[in-house]
Amino acid sequence: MAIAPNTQDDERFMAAAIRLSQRHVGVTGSNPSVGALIVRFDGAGEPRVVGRGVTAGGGRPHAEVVALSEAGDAARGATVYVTLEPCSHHGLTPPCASALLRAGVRRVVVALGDPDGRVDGRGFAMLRAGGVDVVEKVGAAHARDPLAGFMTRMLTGRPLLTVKVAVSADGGIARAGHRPAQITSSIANAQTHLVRARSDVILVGVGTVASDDPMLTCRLPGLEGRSPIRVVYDPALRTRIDAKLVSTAGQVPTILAIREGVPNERRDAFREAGCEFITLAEGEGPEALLRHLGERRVSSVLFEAGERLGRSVLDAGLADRIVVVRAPMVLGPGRVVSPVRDDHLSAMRLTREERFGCDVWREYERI
Ligand code: AOF
Ligand code: ZN
Repeated sequence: MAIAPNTQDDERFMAAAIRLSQRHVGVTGSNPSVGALIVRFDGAGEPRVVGRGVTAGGGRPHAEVVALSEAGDAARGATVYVTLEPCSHHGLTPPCASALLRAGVRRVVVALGDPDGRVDGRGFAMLRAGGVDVVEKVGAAHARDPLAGFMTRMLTGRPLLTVKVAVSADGGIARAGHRPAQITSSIANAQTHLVRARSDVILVGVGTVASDDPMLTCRLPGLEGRSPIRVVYDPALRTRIDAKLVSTAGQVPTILAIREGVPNERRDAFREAGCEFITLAEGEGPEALLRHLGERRVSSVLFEAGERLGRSVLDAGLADRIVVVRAPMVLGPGRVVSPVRDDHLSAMRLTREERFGCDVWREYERI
């Protein structure tokens, strides 16, 4: 006789599904990285995991389909743990809710509803109409983090924006005259690269390109292919044609956000190098850029903030998350002061505090 799972089992297996969903954050395109686990509760023995899935790179197949294909016939009568409501719409493949019904699962436990207008409760309804026992809101608080970008875009039309700064003991981000300095140590830098790998877009202002000539790629061993799309906020198109970002635009997608009115001839050389453009109308600023990125179905943006754009983004209240990495080094007189002020952080709550070597990594989230 099948033993019904209890609440503790549900929370434990949902936690495992959430860990699976963390794996593909940043590589599923416009699709959220969802986790799914299929578990059999047979007889008196330990429950048995028969299928595991995470939304595939590029967004297809969906997590449930991956898990079902591993489980095969073992899915019949099983319980499915999935971090997001199974879809009900016909995309490139039939809906996950139908696939679950066809496989004959008995119970589906879900963390969060899917706000996508094509789903929005219809996945639950399809499953219930097919006689499946559906349980909602299990592990919802923990499931949110890997889905946060997608959720923000669905609810606001713009991507989740994380603003990150590395700050010296004397509150600076660069030396006098905007001369760049290595502020944080290699362990904290590796963390930054991990956040890059988990973001759809990495954003900087043209000032940062001018002073640092950065690559903005993810260079963690094993994750080199996970560099996000690079976006430069550069209304007047001041980026130099010989900047590293431009010369590598053929390998890593690179978008310059410029103001309309920049002459076409000026754009041509950048276009030939492989850069794309987002054109902002007169009067449009960073907020409009985020909206444009949302329209392109970008769900998460990591903004490695410099002084000017940093301040304007933070003062406009656009940050959903702020990461401050504080290092013991001193930049001295004339340093460029961090754009993150206490009053920006007072509207947020501290969600993570961790030491990496001598550096302290703090994450804040909008309340
Ligand atoms: C699921 N399981 O693993 C994911 C889902 O463009 P499509 O057809 O792939 O559909 C994308 C939508 O599907 C996306 O906006 C979101 O609502 C849902 N994502 N659903 O059942 C999954 N990633
Ligand atoms: Zn689906």
